[in-house]
Amino acid sequence: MRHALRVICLLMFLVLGAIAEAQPVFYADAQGGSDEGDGSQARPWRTLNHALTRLTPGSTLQLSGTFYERVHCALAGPPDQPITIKGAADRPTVIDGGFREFFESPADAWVPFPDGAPGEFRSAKTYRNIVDMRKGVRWIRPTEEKPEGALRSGQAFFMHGSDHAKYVESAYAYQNTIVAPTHGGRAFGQGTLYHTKPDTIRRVFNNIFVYDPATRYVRPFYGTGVKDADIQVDGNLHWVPDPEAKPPGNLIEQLRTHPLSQHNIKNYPAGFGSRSLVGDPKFVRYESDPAEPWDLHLRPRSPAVDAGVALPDDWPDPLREDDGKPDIGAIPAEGADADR
Ligand SMILES: [Ca+2]
Repeated sequence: MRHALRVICLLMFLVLGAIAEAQPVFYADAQGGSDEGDGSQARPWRTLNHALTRLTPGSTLQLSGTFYERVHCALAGPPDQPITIKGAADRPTVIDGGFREFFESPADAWVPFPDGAPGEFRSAKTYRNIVDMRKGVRWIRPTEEKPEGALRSGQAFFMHGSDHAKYVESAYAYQNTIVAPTHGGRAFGQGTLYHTKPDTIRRVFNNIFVYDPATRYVRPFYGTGVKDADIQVDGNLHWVPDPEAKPPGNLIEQLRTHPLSQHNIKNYPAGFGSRSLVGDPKFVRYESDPAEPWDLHLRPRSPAVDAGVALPDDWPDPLREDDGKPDIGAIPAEGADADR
């Protein structure tokens, strides 16, 4: 009798094993694969983003190698048919959303800053950025109290400082999405406009500024003392996600009539507010909690679609829209792949 029970148990395990085997297993190999392949072990795919479009409930994707991709994942399987993505057992698997050239060929990815100090570099290419400053992003030099230094947020965007960063060079900030905590109400541009050096310029166009956490919209250029700098600012979208924060009806008017706009009216006749927007950019998914996933693609009916200023051709842009109707922010509505 006991023997018979064992046989039955064994049969059950065999049946369960057969069901598990029937679930499809796919493979992606970042270095040796090809998206022309079929995802089999013999002909693995190359990119994770491609593989994700092929997975169905119950399937498993096994990854191998280093994937330099910004991954867009919107998959779901029911509880009894989960989608599994796992690394290969025999070699490390890495998903790196950064730019591979900085890792693989840093000597080419960085170039000396013209007329800069020794050891001062800038990137060889121009990139769109998603800047998330809700956690600390700016490293503060060590002090006696904090010998390890410190990470802080707030006004960390691009430039601000009272020592080495004072009087910063010309700066172009366009087509970025910046999620920033607001400190002291100095939200606009997060320090982009401070410390202008004579004969340098600042251009701030087609960025999405998300002020979070914040309870209100701040005055444009609040905290910016400069009134006679060569600055142009337009086509930006400003949003406070807090539903209690109602945008002031005259915010665009404040931009247009600001002394900085008036000072630059000769070179920017449209005025700063002509293509600026205030309100919800309608991301596919936005969460205030940094631990929650988000999807900063624009929904098709986002007010940011086609709303940006057509920028000069000689401003490098890896995602330039050739129809002259740039979407505001780092990720256009069409083209789910933000990968340059
Ligand atoms: Ca567009």
